[in-house]
Amino acid sequence: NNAIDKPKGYRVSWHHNPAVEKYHFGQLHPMKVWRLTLTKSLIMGYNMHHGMDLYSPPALTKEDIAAFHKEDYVDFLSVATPKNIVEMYPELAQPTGYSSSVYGVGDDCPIFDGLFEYCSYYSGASVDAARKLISGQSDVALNWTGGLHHAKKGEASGFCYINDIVLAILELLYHHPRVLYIDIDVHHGDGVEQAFWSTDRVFCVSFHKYDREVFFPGTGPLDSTGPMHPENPGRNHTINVPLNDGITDQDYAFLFDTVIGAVTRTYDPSVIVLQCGADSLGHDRLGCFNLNIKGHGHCVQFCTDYCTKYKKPLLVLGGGGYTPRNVARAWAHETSIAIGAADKIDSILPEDMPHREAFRKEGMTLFPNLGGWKTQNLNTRADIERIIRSVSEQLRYIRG
Ligand code: V1S
Ligand code: CA
Ligand code: ZN
Repeated sequence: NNAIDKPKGYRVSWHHNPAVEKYHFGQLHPMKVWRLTLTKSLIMGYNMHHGMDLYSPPALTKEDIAAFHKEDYVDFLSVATPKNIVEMYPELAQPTGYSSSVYGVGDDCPIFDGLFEYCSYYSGASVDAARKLISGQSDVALNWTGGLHHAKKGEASGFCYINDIVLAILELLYHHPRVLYIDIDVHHGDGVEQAFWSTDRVFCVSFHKYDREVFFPGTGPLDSTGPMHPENPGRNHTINVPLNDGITDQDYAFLFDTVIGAVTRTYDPSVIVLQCGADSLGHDRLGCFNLNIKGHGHCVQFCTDYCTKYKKPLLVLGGGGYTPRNVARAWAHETSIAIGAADKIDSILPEDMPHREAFRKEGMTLFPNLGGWKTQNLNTRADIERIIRSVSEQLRYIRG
């Protein structure tokens, strides 16, 4: 609300191909593509689309995707269907559900009808957004359909098949010397971290729940900061912020501001990419934090303020989020922050929007109380201080 004023000519772009909305991971799968339709309804219900340039970007081709991914993996994704997959790979048909031995395919990453098109659409939107930032046609570019941070070069993982974030960052690297990647999804951004592990041109910061044994993907401890070899340029260019269950808005904002404040001062990025996974909200079906919509949005406000102040472009992406109505609330609120209208929009959900009933559970407000569920805050003062001490020691090794 005390956001810094937007300069004259400030432009926000929204990259969304509606074709992405029609795919299904399956009845029991927690990834509901429908959350994207709900998000769009809320953004348009509030008339926020009038404050942005709208783009419906084309699907990526196999060649575009091969800028990061292995060719045999891209070929596999482009031909696999629910019908032919077991014929091609009989080992996938197991009584316990299918194993992940083939390109990461399994219960987490099922082969569904139109899978490759789905991937090409959400990735196309991220690459298009990156290009609009490079050409200066946009200052802040949004793609709520992207942010799929677990996909690896030759393997699907954690509901992610094609890593649109890596593809967008590769595009940004043609024009930008230093990219800061920030990941506020409740899960560790392992795919992006791995892709840029050995370079100092991308600085990766992920905030996540960390428990090596029980919480997916089990990576991202505090001492994982880049390659160990002293000559490797990627050394110290990764920050992991491992958290316990129940973190609150206040603690999260303090950590975010301290860590990102210090990284921006030391690394001086020329562009920021922010992955806004909404599974870090309270009441998420897979998550375990206590963040409210405004607590989550604080991170977007921090980045838009920083990028506006220093005239740097910002790419904002979606990610996880498994309670669809709260995903839509968060991303609609964050859209209002990007266009500089957060303090102008009504907290009562628009009367005449499609799917309004989907929000009834918490009441017709954009800001229900999502804090204090499941568990109390298990992050102690000492935990938070240890993280901050470690980060500031690490940053002493960076540049000037
Ligand atoms: N947590 C969790 C979870 N739940 C599922 C799941 C549940 C039902 C299904 F029908 C299918 C899958 N999988 C997981 C996690 C993966 C979480 C991915 C998060 C993705 C993101 O938000 O960061 C970005 C979009 N997978 C696991 O925990 C692995 C298993 C170990 C347990 C679950 N089974 C189904 C697979 C193996
Ligand atoms: Ca994260
Ligand atoms: Zn997640």
